[in-house]
Amino acid sequence: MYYLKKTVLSISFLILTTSSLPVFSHAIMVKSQPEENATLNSSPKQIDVWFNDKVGNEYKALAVIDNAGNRVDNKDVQQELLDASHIYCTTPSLSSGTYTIRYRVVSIDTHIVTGKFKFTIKTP
Ligand SMILES: [Cu+2]
Repeated sequence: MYYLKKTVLSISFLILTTSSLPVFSHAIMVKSQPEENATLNSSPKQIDVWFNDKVGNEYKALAVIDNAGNRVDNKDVQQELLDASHIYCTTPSLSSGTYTIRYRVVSIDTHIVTGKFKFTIKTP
């Protein structure tokens, strides 16, 4: 009886621990270029965002918004062919000021992930 109890306990422990492991992962941003809250001396040419896992090619979006709320990137978001965790877009030459980068991707677990962060270009 004691052994049976022990076995049942270990089995339920196994079920509990394995079921809490995510089968599909939910993407989170892990790196960007420019970095979050970075102050740059000049305009970036490209905005790069990396996630902890590959993301879907559909629904991806990346935008750069200026202080007045205008979208200023080249609207050319792409996903890197050999690294599906990386999306990027290009920007024209931006003047000094603070900009917001907004991103949206779909995770492998089908969840939509959105986020935003800022960077600043110094006054020369
Ligand atoms: Cu998720």
